[in-house]
Amino acid sequence: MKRILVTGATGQIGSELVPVLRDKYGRDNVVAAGHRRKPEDAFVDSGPYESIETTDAKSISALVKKYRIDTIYHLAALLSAKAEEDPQLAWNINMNGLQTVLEVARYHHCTLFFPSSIGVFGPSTPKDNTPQVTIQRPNTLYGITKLAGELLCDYYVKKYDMDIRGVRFPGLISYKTLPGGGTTDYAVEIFYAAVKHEPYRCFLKEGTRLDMMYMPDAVRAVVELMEADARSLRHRNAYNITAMSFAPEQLYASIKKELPHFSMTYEVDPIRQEIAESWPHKMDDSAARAEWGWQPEYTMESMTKDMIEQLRKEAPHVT
Ligand code: AKB
Repeated sequence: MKRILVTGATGQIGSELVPVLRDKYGRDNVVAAGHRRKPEDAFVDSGPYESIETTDAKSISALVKKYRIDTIYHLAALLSAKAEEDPQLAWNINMNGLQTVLEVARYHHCTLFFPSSIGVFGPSTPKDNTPQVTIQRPNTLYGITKLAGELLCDYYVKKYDMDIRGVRFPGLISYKTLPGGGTTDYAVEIFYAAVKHEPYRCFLKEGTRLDMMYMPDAVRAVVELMEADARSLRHRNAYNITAMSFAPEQLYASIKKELPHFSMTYEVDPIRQEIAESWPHKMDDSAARAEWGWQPEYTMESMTKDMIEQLRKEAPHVT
């Protein structure tokens, strides 16, 4: 049985990945680690939780030893818009944090998962059917750290013969934990407004088309990639994966079909708009499909229905 450590466990991905890993590998075999001293009760009740600093090699190494960890999911990172607010902090968490975890993984012979992002592409990247291997000249600090992260992971695979795998996530839509400081966050916020019967002011312009994915697909992608036969993986760090591609007005129309009174206007945030305009409209994820069988389940329509249903269940008093 695997013995797993998840960093950034209280974040948007971690809070949904940890329960799935605990179901699959056993609650005591999955250690959730975050920077919060006191996480949600659900975390502590469902298995081990530890508070860490991702740049502190000694304490992460001690945790790996204490729990006899053999696989690390390194999710801790600052997202794109937050990284533009504090580039120095973003470099420290995203880059120095990754290098620390890579060194710990190397020393203890751990397998590693590293989430990359559509942020690794830039204005000169082809926007439609963005190939797996293409021009990567990101102009955001987030993109630079994710791209350097992909390359560093590939380097550790080649130099130290490690097993490291990753995907380039698109915008992730989920109802359990809010994303913090991303450019694609509008696609989550909009649902919270809609179920509360509040109007929504979108911070991206009409026509800003981006890749997106519903969290159940994203979590399944991580699990399937980590379970895949290593011999079939050529692109390791990191695979383009996508499920849907839409602009704000298309998501609005999809929500309006379910909630006809919902209304949306635009109040564009120039920083996040510029970031979004540097990213692809739609990635080609055929390498992931061919090499480890990636297949999304949710479309924009089925995701919209499920998001609304789940948010109503989570907070019935607001609907
Ligand atoms: C962000 O918007 O920063 C993230 C991402 C696409 O990596 N959701």
